[in-house]
Amino acid sequence: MLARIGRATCVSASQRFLHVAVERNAAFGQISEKDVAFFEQLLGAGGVVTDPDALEPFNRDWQKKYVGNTKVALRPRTTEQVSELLRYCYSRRLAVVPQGGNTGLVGGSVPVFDEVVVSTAAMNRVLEFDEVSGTLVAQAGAVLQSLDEYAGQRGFMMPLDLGAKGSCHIGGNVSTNAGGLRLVRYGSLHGSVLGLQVVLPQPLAGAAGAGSGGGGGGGDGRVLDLLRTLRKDNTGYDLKQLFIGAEGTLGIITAVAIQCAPRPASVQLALLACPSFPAVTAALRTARRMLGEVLSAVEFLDSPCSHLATAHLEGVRNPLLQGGAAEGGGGGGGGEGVTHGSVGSAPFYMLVETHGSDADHDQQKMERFLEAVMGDGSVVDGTLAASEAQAKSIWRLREGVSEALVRRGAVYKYDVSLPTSSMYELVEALRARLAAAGFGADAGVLVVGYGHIGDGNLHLNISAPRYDDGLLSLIEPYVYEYVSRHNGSISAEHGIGLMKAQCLSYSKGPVAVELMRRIKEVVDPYGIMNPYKVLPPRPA
Ligand code: FAD
Ligand code: 2HG
Ligand code: ZN
Repeated sequence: MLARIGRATCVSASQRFLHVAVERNAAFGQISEKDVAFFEQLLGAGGVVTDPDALEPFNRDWQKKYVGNTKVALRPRTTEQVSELLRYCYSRRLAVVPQGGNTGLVGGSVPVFDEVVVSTAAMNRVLEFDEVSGTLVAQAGAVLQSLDEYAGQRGFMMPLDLGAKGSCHIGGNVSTNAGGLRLVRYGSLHGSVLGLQVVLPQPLAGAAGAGSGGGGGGGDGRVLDLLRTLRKDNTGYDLKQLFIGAEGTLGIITAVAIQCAPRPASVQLALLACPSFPAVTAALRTARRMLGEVLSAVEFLDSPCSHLATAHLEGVRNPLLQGGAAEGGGGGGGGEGVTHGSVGSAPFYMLVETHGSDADHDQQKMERFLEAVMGDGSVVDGTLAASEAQAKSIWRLREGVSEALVRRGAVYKYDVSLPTSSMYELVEALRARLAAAGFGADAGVLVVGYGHIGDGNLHLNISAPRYDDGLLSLIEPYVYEYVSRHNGSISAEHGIGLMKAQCLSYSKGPVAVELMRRIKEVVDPYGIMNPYKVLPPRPA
């Protein structure tokens, strides 16, 4: 049985164009009525979904690009239930896909064939919060935004924030090692996650019944209990790091301990218009130098992105384009048949935000920064949010780009790390390449760039009226080869999932890939955890 995954493709060195064609692992069991009866007895009828209509949202991803065919989705409420159901799946060799908020963008969160979906949606409790240290412990299915609200009521904030915060789960964030909008200030989850509880697919022989003694796990040796809230713990291998970004291929995270940050008393946000990409990077340098310790986000979007967000999302506007000024050719030529405006229209926009504790001090710093960047020409127009509502509206312009692209039609997404100063050259090169082959703006194809410029993370998106294999063959492996040649990464923050599993070698050498495979084999010898994802199949 072959699954041809929609339009996701990837190209090997020897073949110019190879679709992600995955073969179902025949060693995996198939769901029977007896299995369903076991799950119902374990979780209760409400914890087991088998109705085909009700299964639909578990089977397709946020982009509606990857569609699986699961026959059963499970909604456990406790770690013990997860442990029991994994014990059963392991004994029956039923493949499993852990699923959080299902907002992942690389096809990792949905089944490829008939894998059992284990959703964390019913595991959403806060377990502990320390108001002195700001450490939070929550079940894996807690929604990021509700955790941020919970922390906010106690004077803290979650150390990560992203456009999908209303749906994504903390377990999903950790499993993808999500980056988001404020990594530039609060760092990566590899730093802020303090502890994890993970259910492994197989018990570790010899560990069964071991006491928890500060993280042993106990039970049948299947629960890896690393759920501690210590800032410092230098005792051997830091095993939790292995599960941060493992995308569900090693086990199911059931609880997360995370370091929250103090909620800032003062937040300043500026939306800036820049005349060129070098001007964007110049303004970034100035922001780093002049805003230093209070800088909390530096984002950019090109003008087609701004246009897409304002055109496709209700209530979203670009305050620098008051008075009906239309947007120009977008970072140098990707416009959507819109005329160049006169007032405020610019090829690039930046969001620069500060988090601090003294509004007068922060405002003064921001004003001096604005004077500097307007004085040296790196910024030609700008606005400061005067209220929380205005700040939200500006953020919506940036955070809405992803949703606007999906609304416009087909979209090919690439999430790369590249040297910051030349990162937009990839957008321009691809735009020129596609236009030369007849896939230009007049054919409805837009090549746009935006992202976390403060972290060297570009989101390159190609929007088209429909998915087209010819178009795709011009994009891949071109983008991956370009990124590899420039010592970048083919995934800055979205992960590998199904989309890039066969492309891992563009960013990881053979020794690294082999070590990853061996770790996977030790932890999950039957390979039941999120199969077909992250790791390329072993060469025959
Ligand atoms: P899912 O999509 O459900 O799962 C993601 C992966 O983790 C899958 O491989 C899944 O199997 C695995 N997984 C989920 N839960 C568990 C668990 N408990 N144990 C083990 N494995 C698990 N990402 C960023 O990094 N930065 C952004 O700024 C950003 N913005 C986004 C904006 C939008 C509008 C959208 C739709 C997505 C965005 N993303 C971003 C991508 C996405 O990675 C994040 O939204 C989020 O981290 C995914 O969390 P989730 O709960 O939806 O996980
Ligand atoms: C963002 O930064 C997300 O908005 C999504 O990571 C990026 O959709 C994308 O390409
Ligand atoms: Zn992003």
